[in-house]
Amino acid sequence: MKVIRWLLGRLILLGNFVFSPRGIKRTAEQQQQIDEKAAKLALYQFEACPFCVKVRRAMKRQSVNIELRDAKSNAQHRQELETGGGKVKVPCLRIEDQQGVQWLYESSDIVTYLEKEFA
Ligand SMILES: N[C@@H](CCC(=O)N[C@@H](CS)C(=O)NCC(=O)O)C(=O)O
Repeated sequence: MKVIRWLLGRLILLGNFVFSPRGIKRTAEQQQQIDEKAAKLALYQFEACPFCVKVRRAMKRQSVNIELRDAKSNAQHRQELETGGGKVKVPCLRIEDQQGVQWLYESSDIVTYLEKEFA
């Protein structure tokens, strides 16, 4: 079972690599603004999780550079996710703003958030 899951993960990563989406092009100033905004975000994820791949593809389409935090093999990131978000489920987007810190779960909700904020 573990081997099948591992193989499926590699297939997903390969498909993602081969059919990688194109990012939107911005001027250097526009991209800098986006990068500054994105610096307040962090994506807790597993590399080969299909839902995480879906979010990373949305980031690529929007040309948004969000710090990726591995919640599978990095014990500190896993702990942060569990303590801050309440559960170890990925993907989860950590959003820091004037109101404080929000933890957004569910890949579809994260993609909608990215499209709203960065499209
Ligand atoms: N409906 C969720 C599914 C996320 C999901 O099932 N993630 C898996 C990894 S692929 C996970 O975190 N599993 C750990 C758990 O559920 O405890 C989404 O679209 O984000």
